[in-house]
Amino acid sequence: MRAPAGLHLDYVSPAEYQAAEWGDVLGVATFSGTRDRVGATVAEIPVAEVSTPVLPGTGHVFEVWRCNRPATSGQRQRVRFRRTADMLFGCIAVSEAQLAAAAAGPDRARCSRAGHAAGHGALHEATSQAYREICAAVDAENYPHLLRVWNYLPDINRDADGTERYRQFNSARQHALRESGRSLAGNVPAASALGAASNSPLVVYFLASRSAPCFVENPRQLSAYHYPRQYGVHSPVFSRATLWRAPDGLALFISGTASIVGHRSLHVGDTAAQTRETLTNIEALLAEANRAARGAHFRLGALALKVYVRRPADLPVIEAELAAALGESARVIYLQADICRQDLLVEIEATGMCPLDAAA
Ligand code: 3EB
Repeated sequence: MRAPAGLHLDYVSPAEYQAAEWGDVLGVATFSGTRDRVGATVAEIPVAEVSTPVLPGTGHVFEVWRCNRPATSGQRQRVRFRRTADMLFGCIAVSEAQLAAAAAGPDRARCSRAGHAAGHGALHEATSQAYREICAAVDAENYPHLLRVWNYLPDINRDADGTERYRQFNSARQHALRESGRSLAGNVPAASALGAASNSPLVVYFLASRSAPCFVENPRQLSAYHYPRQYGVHSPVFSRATLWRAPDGLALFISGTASIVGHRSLHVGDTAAQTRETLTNIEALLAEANRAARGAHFRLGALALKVYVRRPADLPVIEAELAAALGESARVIYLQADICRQDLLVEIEATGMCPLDAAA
């Protein structure tokens, strides 16, 4: 982003990434539906490799987080990270197949106690391990505030052991956050949770900070951590958005947002109407954020958007709605991904930066 916010987000092709030779990269997430690794990053940069196809076609997208200041890299257990004095980007991948193999091997007793014996599936165990290691890493490095978390789960809507896998994920996420002493409502990070290719690992990447952010809810929606039990025994733990004062700017992280009003999915089967409702939800969050940070002027057309499309054939309809709402200069990428409710056809996450002098 061009605003001097100290934190930058760019969506670029691998070729653009290589040509740019940025010296201040904090972390990268790569998106691709193919198995071939996109490589081409410096070894010390943490890279979250997500298996979700880019639309249209089969290209690769790099989501690049830059910080405009010195950074150093490290690793704790499986969490790879890179940090400045103020913030940390981290990522972890946990393979369910490897957990299953470990459970069958000499470590069997330990793994059974941790997961399978309690009637939980491999995704529950993978999620527990990922969140335990993430919380331990940010606490040990002293960046205790999770600002923003991205979760990519293979086969998110599939039933396993009698429970939808997204619900297993929610149970394990909630449990691990509680065990680490964190809040389960209110003071919780913004997030996205999407499907990924079968047999790919659970991939989680995140931003964390030394200073506390401000959490923003959407007056049109029930907070996700208060969803009724019909959506799962354990509610999803995320805020609708977080607002964080970066060293020289204000950053707004808008969670994955869909056509939900109250707690219900609206416009079932109507992709265009779901897209419009989603944009109305994002506008409501922008208004809340601009009110919470006096002097801030976040606006839809200046956000970077990541749009998740369940059915690739819906892409033209969604693109047309976004073009009408955003104009041409918008920075948007489209990915094919399953969304956590079967009746949702589109979900949009967004990131905005605003210079600090404008946000007195
Ligand atoms: C929703 O509003 C749509 O479980 O972390 C959006 C963003 C959604 C994050 C999560 C789920 C999550 O409930 C789904």
